[in-house]
Amino acid sequence: MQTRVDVFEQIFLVFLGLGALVGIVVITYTLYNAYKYRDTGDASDDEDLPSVGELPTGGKGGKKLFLSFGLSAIIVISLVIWTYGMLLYVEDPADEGETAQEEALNVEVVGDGFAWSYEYENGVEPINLRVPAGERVWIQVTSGDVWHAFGIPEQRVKADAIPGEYDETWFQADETGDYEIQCYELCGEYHTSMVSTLTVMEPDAFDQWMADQLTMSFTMEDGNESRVTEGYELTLDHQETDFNETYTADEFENGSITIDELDHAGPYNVTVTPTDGQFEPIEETGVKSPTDDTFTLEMNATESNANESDATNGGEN
Ligand SMILES: [Cu+2]
Repeated sequence: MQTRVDVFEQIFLVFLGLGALVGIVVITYTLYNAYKYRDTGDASDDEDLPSVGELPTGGKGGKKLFLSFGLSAIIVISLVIWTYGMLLYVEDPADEGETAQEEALNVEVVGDGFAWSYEYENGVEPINLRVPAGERVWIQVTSGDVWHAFGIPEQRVKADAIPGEYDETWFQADETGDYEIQCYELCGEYHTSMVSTLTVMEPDAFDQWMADQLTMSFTMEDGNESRVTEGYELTLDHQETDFNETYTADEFENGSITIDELDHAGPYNVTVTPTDGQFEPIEETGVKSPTDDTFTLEMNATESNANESDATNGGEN
């Protein structure tokens, strides 16, 4: 499977090679004739030399002319057809049966406020663009404010970022490492600092990183920052899909739980419900992974009054 870099490298090398070959032939033939017909001083005065404006005679019926035009035409037409075929592949590299977009890792790229932001299909929003090596990445580029252009020069990627429109393209990076991302459309005062980084990771490291992005941890504490181990349950409700899961206090370990079974980064509504009426319920909306939240469970009003009177009574006794 070819990458964009491979394709453009091949086109460059073929054009360079053929251009050099044509140059060598033309210059050599010119020098050869200049030498062959040089003035040796022994042309006699009465020789019938052609004068300016006179058509030369003695050519073999235009054979040389025909040959050179024919060869040039064949070279140029084959180049056009071959390059066009290569660019069709760049335009749509799909293997049979699937579209290129379906088989690739999809990322939405937004240029806004002189910065680039990214979102994978699972809702994960990395600070820098991270992709696994050797996998095709399909990007859909748009803008939140003015015209920008998203470019990764080393991956031969460039796409316009225009508000209300999506420009789609793809790339595949085979070597791990960091690559510079820049804006290629003069967009305003901070255009030159509108840079970002593409990090190409080993596929295993990428999977691990992605799993970490889809992990949420919650810890339950009371007002004295001690862990609370019972009397509540926690519900995660995804705002856009039908994911809705409840975790009981038994599933927590010492008042803490790490949830790593998520397919989507959120946003979630997080609800902590008291199971024995001892605590005030907690509700948070728009929580996204990765997160590590600590909730403070407040005694509810009646319970805390009762506790206080217990304490008072205890004191008196
Ligand atoms: Cu710009």
